[in-house]
Amino acid sequence: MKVAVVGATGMVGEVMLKVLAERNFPITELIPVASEKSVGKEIEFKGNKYKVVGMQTAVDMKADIAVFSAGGDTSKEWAPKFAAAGTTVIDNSSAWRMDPTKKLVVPEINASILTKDDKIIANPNCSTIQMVMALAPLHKKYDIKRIIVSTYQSITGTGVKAVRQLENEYAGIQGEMAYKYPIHRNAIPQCDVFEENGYTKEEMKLVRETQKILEDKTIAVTATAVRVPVVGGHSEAVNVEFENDFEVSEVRSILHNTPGITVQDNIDTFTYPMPLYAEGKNDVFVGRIRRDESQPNTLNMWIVADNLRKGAATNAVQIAEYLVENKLV
Ligand code: 2RA
Repeated sequence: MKVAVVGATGMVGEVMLKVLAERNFPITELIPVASEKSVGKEIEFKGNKYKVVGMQTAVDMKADIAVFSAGGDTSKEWAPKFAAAGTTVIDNSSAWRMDPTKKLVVPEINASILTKDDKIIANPNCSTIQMVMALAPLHKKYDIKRIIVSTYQSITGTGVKAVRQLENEYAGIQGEMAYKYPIHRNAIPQCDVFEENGYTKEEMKLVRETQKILEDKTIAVTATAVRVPVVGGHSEAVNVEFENDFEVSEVRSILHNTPGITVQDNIDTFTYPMPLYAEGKNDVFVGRIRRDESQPNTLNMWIVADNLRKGAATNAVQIAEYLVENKLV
């Protein structure tokens, strides 16, 4: 497979390359792509050196698959050009996610909707992926009525500038700000910009993308997305009301038997998911599984995942794996 990694020099792009190598994705030719300022830079992949190329050069090289993590504007402009050249694009930005003609895919949940005709495929938002990974099997069994989610999101979701801001603040240095406020010793209840309804884009992604992936607009979702000074991954406190009742032991067993999910749930041994543990791993970790005693048919869970891996790069690579395995590229 000839594979282009668009945004190869960015935070997610670097993880994308790592995951492609770790999973031994069948690459015959790698095309690292970035903005003009990075053209000519060398990157290393599986012991070989590759020169970064610009967008048009990459289009002309007619890759089989292009995995994008280069922001919405770049995706909007260039994904159609790659697709027109015959390349299948897997895009990690929000540009195509809510486009009714584009598929929004978490392979363990809905890869089967993919066909050869899908030339631009959307990777969901990191906080959506980890939540639906845990909720999809439970929705199938108990039929979700309503989800209330609060997220505690890693600064790596914002990018290198945010990581630098935290490092500077920790060292007592006044540097460039990724956020309106200090993030060290703080929690900022704003991820991305506010929409008309007073919710942030990040919160509305959790609402809209969850309904699209689970193919059920009747599922009520409300979210609060918070940025915290953490680097290993996103954490989410999820309260989910079902149409039908459940046994907590059965919920634990369903999750335990779901590919891509690791249940870490034993309060006697203080076992529960944490970003410190999830960092660098591809699974979604679920714990603190307990009945919400304040209302019937309702469950509380704590969900943690490395937002750069299953939240972005790994999910995209798994989509690519599905395409290859099912001869859709
Ligand atoms: C964030 N999910 O965490 C968004 C974009 N990666 O900021």
